[in-house]
Amino acid sequence: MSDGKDYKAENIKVLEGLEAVRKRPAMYIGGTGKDGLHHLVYEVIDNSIDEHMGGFCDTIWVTINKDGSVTVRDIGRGIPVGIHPTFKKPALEIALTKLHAGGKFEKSAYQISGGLHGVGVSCVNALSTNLKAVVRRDGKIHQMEFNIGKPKYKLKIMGKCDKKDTGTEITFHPDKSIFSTVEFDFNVLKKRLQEIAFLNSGVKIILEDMRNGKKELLHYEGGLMQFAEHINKNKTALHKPVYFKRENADGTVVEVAMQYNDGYNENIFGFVNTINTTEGGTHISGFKTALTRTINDYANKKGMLKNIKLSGDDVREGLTAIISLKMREPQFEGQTKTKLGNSEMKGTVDSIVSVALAEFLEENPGISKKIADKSVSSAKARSAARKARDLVRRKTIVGFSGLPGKLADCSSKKTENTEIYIVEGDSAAGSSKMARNKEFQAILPLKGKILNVEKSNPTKALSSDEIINLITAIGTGVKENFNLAKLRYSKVIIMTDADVDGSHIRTLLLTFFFRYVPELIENGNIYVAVSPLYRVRKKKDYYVYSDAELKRTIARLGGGDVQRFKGLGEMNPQQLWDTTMNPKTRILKKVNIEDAVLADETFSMLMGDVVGPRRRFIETNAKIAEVDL
Ligand code: 0RA
Repeated sequence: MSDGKDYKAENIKVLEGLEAVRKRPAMYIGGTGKDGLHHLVYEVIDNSIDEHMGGFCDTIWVTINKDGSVTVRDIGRGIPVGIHPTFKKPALEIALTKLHAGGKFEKSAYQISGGLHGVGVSCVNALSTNLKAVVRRDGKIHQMEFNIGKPKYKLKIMGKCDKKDTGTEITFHPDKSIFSTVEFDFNVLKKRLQEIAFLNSGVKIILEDMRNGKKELLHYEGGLMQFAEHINKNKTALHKPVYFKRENADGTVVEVAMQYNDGYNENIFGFVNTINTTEGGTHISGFKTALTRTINDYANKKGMLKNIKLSGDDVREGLTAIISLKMREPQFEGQTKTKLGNSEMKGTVDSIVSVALAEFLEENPGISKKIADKSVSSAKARSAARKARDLVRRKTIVGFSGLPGKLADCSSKKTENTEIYIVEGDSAAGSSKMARNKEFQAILPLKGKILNVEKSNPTKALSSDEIINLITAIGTGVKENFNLAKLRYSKVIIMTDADVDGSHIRTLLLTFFFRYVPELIENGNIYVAVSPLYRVRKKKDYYVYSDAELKRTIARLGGGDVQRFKGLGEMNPQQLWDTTMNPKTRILKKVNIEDAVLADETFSMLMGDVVGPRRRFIETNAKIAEVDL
């Protein structure tokens, strides 16, 4: 009798658990938009990856089906199907309905993967109108189906299979009444699955989209080393990647791949239990400390440092590094919960990296020499740049305010609500000075194209007049001297002509912002003004922003005398105000970095030395850019 009671009580608990997930989905999967939707797939695949890490599974299939559902199939051991002693139900049913069960019954092996929220497949089940699990185990094919987490029928046996044929297949239809979109994006899945494949060397992930036949095999025997090479693929790498993997006494595993390129940027990507820690954290601090100390020690021992010390920036110039940490009970902090908070990890990573890197450097003198040379030359360039900057600062013509003479500043001195328009060309600058609201809008004219900072070292970049004007007007300083508190305007708005030159200038400016003041992009201060291409006059004025819109507008109005704006300079101040500068009517695009790896890759590719990928990118994206407002 008492068993019967427990059974009932457990049932109620399960239903309440799943109900909580449906009431507050964001608490469990981060949101109900596109990210949350794709997160469902990551929750399911995490279990398959655990099977891979245990050595039970080498291939995982992820399929976007024609009907919009997703199937994740692995050839691991298969979710257990036996009757669970406490719950008196098949373990499979418990794994899929009980919150946090996640299929892990014994806590002995700590769960290393587990998505950002690590909530398990039961959440996916609760948020799906249909979920079907097929398990091959013990020579039988088992199946169960659910509707918003509730079993549709008891576990059934569908047939026999070979005893060696084991694995789990989960197909789910996300609930339209929960998610703002239920359309899976091949590229979003590919990006995360590729990351997973790099972080779990050897695993084969086959991603297939049955809606259009796209198919991709993600498989990297080289793991993190290949990840570093992938990030450097549009750059000139200086050596084969540095690689090491160590485990300490408490079971923490630190795995690192590093490869320097001949550029000036640092790219350090951290992962904790395969979660991308975009906000950094203690593991990254520990890595940086160890890197600076170890390279200094090495270069010193080889007699390469005469009266100089390598700074952190010196040893990280041109560095691409991936730090993958596997640990128990990580604590994630920060706005997006992607910053590792465990304070002990700074010391742990520091000591592991110090020992392992020093050993690697001793054993690979060819690579070590290249790294030490790069760091020393970067230290020399940095000191030369400082001297040049001081000189330039004294030479630059600035007004009595210490601001660039070309800047038409606004009268408000508050940062909030003030804006600076970076404007291409003198005639546009003239119009915009007349058009603006002087109270809160400042204008900085640019003389044609600014320097391509992707191809110039910091010394050269920071001695260019246009760049000095830009930095002085914005107020924050750059790179290691950046200080957000000194920002002089809350919106920095790029306003260029809607033509090829304008796009080029915009890309040059974005490259500068991304490389020298990325914090401004992360903080949401950088904008691009969108100006119209045409005016259509039919009784009143209509402004249109693309050729497609022009066609539609003329059709709708039944004609009209069309004016094409070849540049911002062709608009009179009133038109410029109405279309591009009036906060009530203008269109501003906010610049953000959704994906740092991809952004870095794209800037290197667009602005760097290698030509082939750039041509392909322009060919495939020209059409998108044209219509994408
Ligand atoms: C618990 C125990 C065992 C396997 C699994 C869970 C498991 C879960 C998932 C979810 C997707 N694919 C999966 N594959 C395996 C091992 C049980 C045993 O000892 O055989």
